[in-house]
Amino acid sequence: MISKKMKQALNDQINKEMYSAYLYLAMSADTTHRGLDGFANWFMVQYQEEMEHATRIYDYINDQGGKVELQAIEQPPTTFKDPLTMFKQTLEHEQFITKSINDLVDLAKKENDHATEIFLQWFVTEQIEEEANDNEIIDKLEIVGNKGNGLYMIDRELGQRTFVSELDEE
Ligand code: OFO
Repeated sequence: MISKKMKQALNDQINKEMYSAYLYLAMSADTTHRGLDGFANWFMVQYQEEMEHATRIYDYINDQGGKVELQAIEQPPTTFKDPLTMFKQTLEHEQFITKSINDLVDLAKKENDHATEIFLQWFVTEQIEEEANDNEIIDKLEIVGNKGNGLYMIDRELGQRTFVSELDEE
């Protein structure tokens, strides 16, 4: 059993995760169009992960007897500047999501909602990983100057990323 306020906040978080998915799908489309297939793959995997984050919250609201109420998803940008700028935008967006998760934890604590607080711990840990991944790629892109052979090497590396569903394993 979760409060009405908590249910609303979790429903809002579903929307934020869906927007994250949409944003990374848009980045995947943009990098595909530029012939950067490795970057496109990385963003496509990120899109799949975000969909799974939304599903995780969807399942939790249902498990707690709440009603999932889906909201309109904002349109993401359709064009982006260059790979380095895209990863800076990605990091900035993930920092926003981290803050949103932290706010949810604060609300759960305030409401003495232990179940939701425990549920959210997975997301707290996940956000550390998300920001670390983005920082690592930003550092590499800055080292190679965001162009030429270096960019090609990073594109190949990002092409190796694969999606592994964690929900299937749980
Ligand atoms: Fe769902 O972690 Fe990114 O947004």
